Amino acid sequence: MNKKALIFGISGQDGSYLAELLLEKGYEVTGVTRRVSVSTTERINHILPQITIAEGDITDGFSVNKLISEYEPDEVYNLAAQSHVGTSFKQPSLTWDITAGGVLNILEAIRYSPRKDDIRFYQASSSEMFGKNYDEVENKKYQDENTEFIPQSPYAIAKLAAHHLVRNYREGYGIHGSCGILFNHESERRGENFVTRKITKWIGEFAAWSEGAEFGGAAIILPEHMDLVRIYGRPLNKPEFPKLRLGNLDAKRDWGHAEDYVNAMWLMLQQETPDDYVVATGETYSVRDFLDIAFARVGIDDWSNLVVIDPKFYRPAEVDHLLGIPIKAEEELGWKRKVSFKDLVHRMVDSDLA
Ligand code: NAP
Ligand code: G4F
Repeated sequence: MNKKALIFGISGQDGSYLAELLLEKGYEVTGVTRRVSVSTTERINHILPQITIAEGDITDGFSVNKLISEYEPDEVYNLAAQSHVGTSFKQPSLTWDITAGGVLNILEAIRYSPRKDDIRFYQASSSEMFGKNYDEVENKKYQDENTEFIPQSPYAIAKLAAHHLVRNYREGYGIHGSCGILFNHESERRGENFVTRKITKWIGEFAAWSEGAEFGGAAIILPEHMDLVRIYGRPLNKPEFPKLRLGNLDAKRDWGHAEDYVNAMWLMLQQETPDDYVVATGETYSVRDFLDIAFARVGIDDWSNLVVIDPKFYRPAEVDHLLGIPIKAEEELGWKRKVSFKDLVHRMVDSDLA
């Protein structure tokens, strides 16, 4: 009989890749989506005929209970969250209810399920939980499973509460729950308000607007306060384009491709013993580095006059440096990332150009 998977957060970036992976492996996949006024299935429309969509919201314990008893999953993946760190400073209470409280609802549903011992649970923990902390060897700053958590945002604090809840239910009630401490992972399907996609989407739109113009010196840069780009040769009726507005360009992240990371989620649930794993590339780059590679892909070597620093995008507390060491995942799960940082950026730019 085919294994059954229940995915909370199937409409998100990771949910869509995970659903594809599980279908390839022959699973019966049910995905939970919440009722909203517009469709949120854009990332999964292409697989809709092969999956079941169920309505639910992880903040509603009754609906979570019902889903777990009705669909009788072998594996439950919780990818649902208010996942934007910046937004968590603006909507901390909502973030807490979804990102921490929602996980408690799922754990309780599993704990009281008659099938408790047959269910394996994956929780999407985050490298944001490390916050401003890192270990250091020979001037290399890094994080791994032994690094202490000092979270820096309501999002990260909610994720850390959920992380400890999973450990607590694992130790206290014997639930087969594993947490993937995943470092940043992006893709062509990344939400448009995360920095990587915001950059590549802007480049795609800018390239379409300026089609036919020569880059590399051809852009006339207006004074900073005008925040517009003007290009020689553009028709006078549409001569300007808004600059790309960003916050902190010095933050460093360990960026991988989501396609590689969903494989690690699945591998965790294939282990006899549940555990927590760091999933990362072992390399770190700044937002500035991302900009360099992304703009170079369209032939622009100097992007400094196309980007405006807007304090609106600074966070009250920042995470400056993330670099994960995935040795445990590589050795125990046999996981290995395939997509390099440069290929990730190129794939995202190419997709937005297309
Ligand atoms: P995402 O694209 O923002 O997707 C989040 C998903 O959660 C969406 O499907 C969203 O549904 C759903 N959701 C939000 N609130 C919900 C609620 N109350 N009830 C049910 N579903 C709800 O995030 P992602 O990048 O795929 O990340 C997946 C998970 O991994 C998240 O938990 C995130 O915090 C965590 N994570 C991500 C990264 C990363 O770099 N991507 C790294 C570490 C951890 P709607 O479509 O209705 O909004
Ligand atoms: O793309 P970001 O918003 O991702 P962030 O904050 O690292 O969080 C992502 O990764 C986490 C894993 O570490 C996940 F848990 C979380 O769910 C999410 O997927 O910001 C990356 C960096 C930050 O330092 C931010 O301050 O980019 C900086 N940044 C600079 N300008 C910006 C912008 N971030 C955003 N979103 N928008 C900007 O304009």
